Amino acid sequence: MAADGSVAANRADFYRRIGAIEMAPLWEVLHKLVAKAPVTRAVSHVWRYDEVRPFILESGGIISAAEAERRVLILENPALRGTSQAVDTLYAGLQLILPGEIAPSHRHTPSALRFIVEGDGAYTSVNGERVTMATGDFVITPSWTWHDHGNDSNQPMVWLDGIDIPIVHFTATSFAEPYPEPQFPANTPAGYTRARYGTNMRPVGDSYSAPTSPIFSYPYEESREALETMRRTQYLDPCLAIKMEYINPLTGGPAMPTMSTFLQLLPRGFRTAPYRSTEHTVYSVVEGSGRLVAGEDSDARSLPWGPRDHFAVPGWVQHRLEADDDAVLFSFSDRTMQQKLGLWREWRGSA
Ligand code: 1HN
Repeated sequence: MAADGSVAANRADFYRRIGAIEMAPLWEVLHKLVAKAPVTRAVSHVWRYDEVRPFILESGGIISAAEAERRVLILENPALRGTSQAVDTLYAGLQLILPGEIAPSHRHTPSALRFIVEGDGAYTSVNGERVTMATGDFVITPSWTWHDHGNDSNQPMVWLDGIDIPIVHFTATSFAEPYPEPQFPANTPAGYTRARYGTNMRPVGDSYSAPTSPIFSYPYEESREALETMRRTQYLDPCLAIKMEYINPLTGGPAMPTMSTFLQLLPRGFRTAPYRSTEHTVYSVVEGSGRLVAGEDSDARSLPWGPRDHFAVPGWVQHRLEADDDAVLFSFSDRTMQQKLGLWREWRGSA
């Protein structure tokens, strides 16, 4: 009992004594621990490519790809500076590789995706199979696969890296190692994996089982054509217009185990109904311009975007998208991880 016998002093004394043996009272933190609705410090934000691009090109004169290992400018959420997080659960960055450069081979447990923002003709190699990359292509580097990048073209290449780093950090499961040579030896003809798994066929007797799609390159041309055909024939979802998910052809499930990946078409003039879901999302604009309207009522902010801009939408932020011209958006989120854990929810408003 505290000397003056007051309730507050009595409790403070109790907390101090249990604190001495590494314990704490739940009732002081219960409502913070179990919030009534998702709480995040992250904010919606657009990185405009016209502001970003000069710095990306300038970084080419600041450090080589070989010295940097990866020459990347991280897209950091304005409310999460210093954390390398674009949204709570996801890392995003823009990587530059100049003609003739090699980004040396390494592997790590975080899973990475690339979405090509600018340029055509650089390659990435995944466990010794090369794939060339062009603007709009979506490429996967599965967890723990050796990967190096090179640019044999005559133009700079810039791509978005999306990585599940905050998830791996949260679970404290990061492993990484460099390959002893700059490049992992080429050991597979180009196109091999695509032939093996990418034509709605698979080898008889094949027992591929990995949490990531064996297809590690999804060319833009094909995905874009699917959206174009669908917009001419299909119903448009009021909240999403046409939003397609990249899948693992062997399971029909998401292409990657922790991150879901999407390509979306908003026809010219389309304004989505208000929407929110618990997933945290990063977008890369391929075509068209429009705006993200994030927040509710008088707190709503209108954030314009155009080609090659990137934007972050944290989970449970009410938002809508408006397109001034036909717009195509790539996005990735932690949706599949949330769904696997039974946590994902969405809310759909009316227009
Ligand atoms: C990484 O391996 C790449 O392979 C890019 O291109 C960005 C950021 C953090 C950790 C590993 C790449 C990365 C990364």
